[in-house]
Amino acid sequence: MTTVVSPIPETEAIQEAVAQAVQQGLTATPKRLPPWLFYDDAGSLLFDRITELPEYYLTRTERGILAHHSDAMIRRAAEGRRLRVAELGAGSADKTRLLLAAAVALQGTVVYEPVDVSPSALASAKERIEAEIPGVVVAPRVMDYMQGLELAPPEEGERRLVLYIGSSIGNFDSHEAEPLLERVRAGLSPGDCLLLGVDLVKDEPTLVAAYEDAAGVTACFNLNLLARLNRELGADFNLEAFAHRAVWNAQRSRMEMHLASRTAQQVRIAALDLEVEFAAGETIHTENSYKYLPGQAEARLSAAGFQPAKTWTDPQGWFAVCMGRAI
Ligand code: AVJ
Repeated sequence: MTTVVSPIPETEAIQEAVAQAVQQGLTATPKRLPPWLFYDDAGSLLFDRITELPEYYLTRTERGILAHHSDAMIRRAAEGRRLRVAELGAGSADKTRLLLAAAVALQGTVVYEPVDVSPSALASAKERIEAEIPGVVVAPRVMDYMQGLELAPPEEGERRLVLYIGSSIGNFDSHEAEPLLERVRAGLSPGDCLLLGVDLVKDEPTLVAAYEDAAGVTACFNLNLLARLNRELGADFNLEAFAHRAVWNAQRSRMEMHLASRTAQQVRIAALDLEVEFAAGETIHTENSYKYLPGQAEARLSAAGFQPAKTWTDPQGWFAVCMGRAI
């Protein structure tokens, strides 16, 4: 008897996207790689560790805002109707839980629709959340929300609340963020709400420390990208020959992460049959994390067809959670 191990289709599609992004990014000038490449299994674990670092204030600050205001957020979104909650991305763990628990407290049960391209991430989110919060029915939606949001119409009289929290939108410049929000709006009905979490501009040392922690976890997270290319594309990056850099670009209001080549070197990427030359000090730009000024997230919501309904922030004004209502 032969055992046929069927390839996981998810994996093939991802490999193809990885190959294409790397081919494009490392033959471009300046060199760049897209931040979604961070999140293989190892990278996702490293990101979880980042969220617990003393310097990485984002997660804990947003969680504090939600802990204080989740009831008010849910009530405001619902406006007396039944609410169903969707999330762009497969659940931001304990932050999402605060909102779902508030919805259950208000209406007894809630349908939660996490939207993600990864069926495995959705399956584990479903198992985890249904076990942890009685009253939540998880209905995973496998979809690339970058291409638009196609959710079944809610039941008669129901309202939808879409979560896009965690400063995930921070990876996109205005040319990318604006159409993304417009596509989300197009999938909603007037009255439905979007909850957007954005990181705010603050002093440079605080910003830089959040992306250059003392324990070096963010450096590992950045360098794991090269390790991933070694694993998945048979590349021969020497991780010791690259350095993690985090810089505040004040003009563009964003934190940038780069990987700087410590020496002149050549790297081979076997699966692409590609040799890549690096000059000493040359960098690969791996991420932008845009930081907003007060009012900017609201303006962005308005431009995408949402009426800014309310913004919640922390006492230091470090992070903002903004609700927009579809017009
Ligand atoms: C997941 C995009 C919000 O930009 O702060 C953390 C990713 N990069 N440390 C962010 C990240 C470096 C994070 N986001």
